[in-house]
Amino acid sequence: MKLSFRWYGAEDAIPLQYIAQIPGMQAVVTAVYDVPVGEVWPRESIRALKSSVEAAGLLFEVIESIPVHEDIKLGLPTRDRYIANYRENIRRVAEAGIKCVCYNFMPVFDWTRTETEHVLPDGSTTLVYYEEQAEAVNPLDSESDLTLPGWDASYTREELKRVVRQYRGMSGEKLWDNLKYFLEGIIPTAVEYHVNMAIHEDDPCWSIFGLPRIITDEEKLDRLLKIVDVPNNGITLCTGSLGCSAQNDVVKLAAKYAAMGRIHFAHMRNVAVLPNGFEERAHLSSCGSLDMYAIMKALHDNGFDGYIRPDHGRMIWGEKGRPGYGLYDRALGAAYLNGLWEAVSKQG
Ligand SMILES: [Mn+2]
Repeated sequence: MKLSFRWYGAEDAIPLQYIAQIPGMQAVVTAVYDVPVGEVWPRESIRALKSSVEAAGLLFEVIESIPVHEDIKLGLPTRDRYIANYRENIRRVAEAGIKCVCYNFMPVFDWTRTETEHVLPDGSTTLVYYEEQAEAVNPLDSESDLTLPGWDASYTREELKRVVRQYRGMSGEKLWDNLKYFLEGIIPTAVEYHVNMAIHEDDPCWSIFGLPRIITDEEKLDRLLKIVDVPNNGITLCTGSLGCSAQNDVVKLAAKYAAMGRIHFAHMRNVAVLPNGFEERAHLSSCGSLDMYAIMKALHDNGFDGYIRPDHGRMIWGEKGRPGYGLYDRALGAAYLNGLWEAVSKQG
């Protein structure tokens, strides 16, 4: 495995040198953040990212994410232009040495939580999702105040309502059709440029606000991989996204898809599954519902050689910053993942 760390570019409060000081850290996962979704990334921006990452002694091999324009997910006639742009972005990042691109296919709302600073008993803060809080916000209701943390702040409230309305009545099958059209448009380019596409599961892995969500469990992942059945059409195994549903056996999924050579990137995060939702917890197995040792062992024993990063961390030691993406708890997570990997490797 290649240990990596997400970094939000020059705007990120965490210096690359701090990331490089984490033992065993090999790579930075980042993106061009100042280009509107759907447009082509300037080569100068990609080059600038690459040179700053490499100057810190880290590899620039994974992009998270190249976002997918809403018109592609909606299947609008304008999608062909955005798919052509997506292909061009794959070519451009490949030319800069990128080997893996993470993306997701969630309508409108990316990761969704109901609180970003929930205080745990030890005084740390974390991201949580409680059903009763989510149910109090209905984006289709003009009277609702429509704010949950994590939503794309670039939308005005009216724009958000408009785009949600466009999905009204869309079935999961229609979204599958649109995903198929997208994959058939981009995977040949990924193959040609030796880039592994790694779709991220929907987070949380269930439908929210009546919007379809389709990358949620084993059956759906099987279906996704078969649409274009080549290694370059792969997944990001996000343990926290799949693991927030007790229906998903993350250890089994890690073993199965690693053995198939289809996991290119792994997000390691622990969550506590609750009757009314879930809380993100420290990475250690005993802090949440997931057996992180068993997941790492499943990856190792099935030949996984892709990138791994500690996913969200709590805010600890008084750190202030981007929810889920502080330095300290993710660095502790990285150290823990190193320990697990060393142990499973030496056990052979
Ligand atoms: Mn993730």
